[in-house]
Amino acid sequence: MKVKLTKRDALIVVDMQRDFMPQGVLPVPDGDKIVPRLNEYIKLFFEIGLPIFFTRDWHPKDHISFKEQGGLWPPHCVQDTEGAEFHPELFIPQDNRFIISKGTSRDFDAYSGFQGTILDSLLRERGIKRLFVGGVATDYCVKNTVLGGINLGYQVFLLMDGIKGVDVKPGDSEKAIEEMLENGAVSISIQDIT
Ligand code: VGL
Ligand code: ZN
Repeated sequence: MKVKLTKRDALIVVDMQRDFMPQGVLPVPDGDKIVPRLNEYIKLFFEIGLPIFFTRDWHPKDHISFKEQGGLWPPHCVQDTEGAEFHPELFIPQDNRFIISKGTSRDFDAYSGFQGTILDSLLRERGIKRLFVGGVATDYCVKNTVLGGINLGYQVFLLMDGIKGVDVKPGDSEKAIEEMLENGAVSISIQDIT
């Protein structure tokens, strides 16, 4: 499917942080392999003046999602630690881009970039109607951000060549992709953008 970018479009890059990369504490296999492709998308959007939103998991050190607190995960993406930094090769433009921190308070977790953030209002303010979503993890934060965007009324394009999943259970990412598509997400790759 071919898509022509318009001024109502925005790019959302989900959680491309060190802790989610293969060397990190909560690794997404091959999570780093999508950096070059994401950089292509970022440059494409940046060069035509479209806004780019980088979400990040940004937890306090005693966050509810951590095992010591009874949660599912090892401590990860703790605020102001190296693990919470973006992948060093991810291209983050100097302007017209926004960092969206989520999961920032101890007692709430957020798999969606919309949960407890100002992402929706920033998009609305700019008249954005269509979202192009890539990043990690397909089966957690990408899925929830895509479904969150659809529920808020955006048309959402899933960047098939710019996502990677964790697959805690084998097949989780495939299932997540099916669920996003069933709910109205449209799958595209870089060659579909004209
Ligand atoms: C994520 C597990 C815990 C994600 C965040 O970004 O997909 N996964 N926190
Ligand atoms: Zn987290």
